Amino acid sequence: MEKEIMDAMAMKRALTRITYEIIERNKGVDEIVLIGIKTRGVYLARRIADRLKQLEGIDIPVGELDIAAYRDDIHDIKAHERTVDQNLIELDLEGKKVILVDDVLFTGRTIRAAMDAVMDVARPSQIALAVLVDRGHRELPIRADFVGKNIPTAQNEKINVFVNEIDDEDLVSLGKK
Ligand code: 3GP
Ligand code: 5GP
Ligand code: MG
Repeated sequence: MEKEIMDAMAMKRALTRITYEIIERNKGVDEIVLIGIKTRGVYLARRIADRLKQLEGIDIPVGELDIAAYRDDIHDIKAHERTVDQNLIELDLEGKKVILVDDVLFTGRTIRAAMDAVMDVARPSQIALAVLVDRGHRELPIRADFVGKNIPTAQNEKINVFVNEIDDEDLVSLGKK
């Protein structure tokens, strides 16, 4: 049983609102760099950048991050064995306002890992977090600065996020794991 949570229009509105909030909270968009967390966070980050371009006429750099090597519970990769992501180095994050973008925020472990990955290559002036869905169940003191929709979930539920770019539709639904 899948329950529809957001249709294409709701996703579009949420991303537009997040974009306005980013502009407002930063008093413009100078020095902002978006980093999408693979896989779907990357497409959401690109959409926010597109909207920023439309609204402010500014090109915001968009990077991508695969945090698998930095997760504490998926891979047992030691710090010295990690390879630093080349696209992160090329983004030149020193002193920038980094906004991490992910589709779903759950335990917060991915975001902790993403902050580690960023701090390994540079020292941004700040790091913020934008997510399409916050489903609760945090296991770390992490919260999102920009949230598309808060969806209370049970542990055994799963949020399905589909994006046009790779799933041929825009949809967020709630199902069982
Ligand atoms: P994404 O590309 O939408 O981010 O981890 C592989 C995919 O499975 C990712 O898709 C991730 O978001 C998704 N996923 C769904 N539920 C979970 C979960 O509970 N834990 C993890 N690690 N990934 C999940
Ligand atoms: P975390 O638990 O670290 O917050 O989330 C781990 C990764 O899995 C993140 O990329 C997050 O977006 C994804 N994730 C966690 N729960 C869900 C979920 O219910 N649905 C989807 N689509 N992704 C999830
Ligand atoms: Mg994700």
